Amino acid sequence: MTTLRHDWEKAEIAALFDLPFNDLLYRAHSLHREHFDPNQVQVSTLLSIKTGACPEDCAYCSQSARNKAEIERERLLPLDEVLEKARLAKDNGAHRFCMGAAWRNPTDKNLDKVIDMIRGVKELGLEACVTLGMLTEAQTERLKQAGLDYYNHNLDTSPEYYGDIITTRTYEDRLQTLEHVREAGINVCSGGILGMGENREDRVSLLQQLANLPKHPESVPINMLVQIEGTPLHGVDKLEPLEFVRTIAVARILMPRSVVRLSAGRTEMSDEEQALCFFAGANSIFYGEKLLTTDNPDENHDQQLFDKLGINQQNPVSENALA
Ligand code: SAM
Ligand code: DTB
Ligand code: SF4
Repeated sequence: MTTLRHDWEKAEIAALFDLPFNDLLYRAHSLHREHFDPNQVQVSTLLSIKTGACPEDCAYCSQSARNKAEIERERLLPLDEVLEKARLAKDNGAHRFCMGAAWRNPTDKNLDKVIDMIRGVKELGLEACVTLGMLTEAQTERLKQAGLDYYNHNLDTSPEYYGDIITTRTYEDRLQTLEHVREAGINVCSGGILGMGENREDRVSLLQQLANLPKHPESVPINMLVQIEGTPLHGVDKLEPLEFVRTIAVARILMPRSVVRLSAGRTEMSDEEQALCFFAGANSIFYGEKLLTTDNPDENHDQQLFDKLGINQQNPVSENALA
């Protein structure tokens, strides 16, 4: 029985990153097998329910009003349109429907509308996840009562590098929202983005933050930056693919019972790189042709990849997750 640790030191995590690749993957994969069926991958489908004109200044994001990315702005989508997309996702085999809004935080009026969407998604028999920015305690409680299964709120990067990426809200703000979500009894989905020009110490530090939370997030999305023209991070040096795989492996070792999602950035990854990520301990993906504003691999390609790897589209639930 693996004991879950919340006291990881940076030096210990750095030592895992420094292992020879085969030793690291062997350790990560062995732990992965202890806790999960290695041939099962959870699939979530994403929908942007409110796109663009966001007041935050996240340097990676197409939706920040301060960036110059060409995207189609949209107001909060109507309920029937959202549920139509959720029905389609379900027909395509998704387990979870994740709805994202380009807000700093939701207003109570907007939250009412999102709550109707959550109830509708749940009635279809799908798990519901939303990502709406910062939440108050009272708002988190309302989401819990609506039956929300997961709330996504990423730490994005290390506390040390954070100020280079976002200035309009603090790391502490993010930790606070995560605390509200955890205390309301909603499963936490929290991870970060790699390939933003951070160094390995930052990747160590991000994983340390996630693993040393009072409870490991039930879901840990690891995104590869999708470089978007018109954002400050467009053109930043790309991360070496094997370093991405190493980060997944270390996440698996630090948080052995969490579902680790190979998240954004898959369109630029080869099948071989993705296969290594699954071996290293990733057991969730976003499925469907679009993420929020950018492309995701097409469904046929993903289906073929699953077939080639003998992966079943099953729902491995984190051993920590609340039913
Ligand atoms: N506005 C809300 C917020 O930021 O909390 C929710 C939506 S926001 C788009 C959700 C997450 O998507 C971000 O925290 C970030 O980790 C990820 N993301 C956004 N743009 C990305 C990009 N270009 N590449 C990779 N991940 C990205
Ligand atoms: C997460 O960690 N990644 C997703 C989801 N949570 C909301 C978002 C990825 C966005 C990629 C860029 C885009 O499509 O705009
Ligand atoms: Fe806004 Fe979220 Fe994009 Fe930041 S990541 S600019 S908060 S939509």
